[in-house]
Amino acid sequence: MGCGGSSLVEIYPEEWITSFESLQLTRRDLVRLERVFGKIDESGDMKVDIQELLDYLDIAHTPFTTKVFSIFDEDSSGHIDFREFVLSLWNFCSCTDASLAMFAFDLVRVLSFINHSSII
Ligand SMILES: [Ca+2]
Repeated sequence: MGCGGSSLVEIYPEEWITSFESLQLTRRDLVRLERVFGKIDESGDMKVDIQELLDYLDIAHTPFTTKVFSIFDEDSSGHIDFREFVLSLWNFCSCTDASLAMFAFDLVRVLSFINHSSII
């Protein structure tokens, strides 16, 4: 996909365009995000699975990272498409430090509860 004059309508499904426009992302922003998405998507299937994301970020596969990925994977398909990728990045990048800390704390608390419940 080049960065020529193609309109968003020609490239993305209508519901994706609505999402991107609500975030006020420009075509240029999307091209940059596509480049990053393409680097993460090692298999080239236009979907990112958890291992591809963790490999790109060079972080371990843990219950915490699995839970975070499941939040990115809005439709629970087991992978994130470009729309889910963009929306997830926007959500995390627009968090304040305090709200990001609360998010992480809540996830750890939920995971602790799940692990504790599975032991009993
Ligand atoms: Ca998905």
